[in-house]
Amino acid sequence: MTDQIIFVTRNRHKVEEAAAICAPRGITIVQNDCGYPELQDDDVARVAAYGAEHVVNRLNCAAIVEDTGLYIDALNGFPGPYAAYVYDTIGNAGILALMRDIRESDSDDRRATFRSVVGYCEPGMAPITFEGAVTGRIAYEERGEGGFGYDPIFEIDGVAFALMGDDAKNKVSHRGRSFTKFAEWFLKHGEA
Ligand code: ITT
Repeated sequence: MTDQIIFVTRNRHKVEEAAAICAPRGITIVQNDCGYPELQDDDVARVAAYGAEHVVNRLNCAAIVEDTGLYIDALNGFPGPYAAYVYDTIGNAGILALMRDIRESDSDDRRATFRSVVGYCEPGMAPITFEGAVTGRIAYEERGEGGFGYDPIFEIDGVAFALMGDDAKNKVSHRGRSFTKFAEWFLKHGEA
């Protein structure tokens, strides 16, 4: 069986990671880069739900969006849902500069969590969300050429996402988890 779903995103890395989760389950991801307004909200789940509803009204067919937030403990959760804006403005170097004096000592000072929420919607239906999260640490320097965005500074057990390759990253990542939940639900939904 092959099912198809439209993924509205301008980020091709997200599409590649989502496809690696969905393709083995018989789900084809089709990228649409028409964009959507991003709600300014503290909760990425509300951003994803709002975005999914918006694109379905526009495209008049089932579609998904995915929103990611990065929550750094020592910065009281900054940049959170504003991760894209912060990446585009101060970038990884700016985050490392903000964290310069924060050392791992007796506490989990450099701890950070990625949250990914997939928002699914279809005509006549309220949006549904699927969430995945992973907690790691902000490294002291950028490492690795792979991945995208914050991958060179986000590490798990001392290994940056940018050094892992897509398969290893997907096994532990926020997006790997949110898309696995989505794919399992979507297959059952298709049978109903
Ligand atoms: P769309 O909104 O078009 O899907 P985007 O890249 O703007 O693409 P987000 O708003 O969800 O997506 O992303 C927030 C920021 O976090 C953005 O700068 C991304 O590059 C970054 N980001 C998202 N997922 C990431 C991941 O798995 N690893 C590292 N950085 C990530």
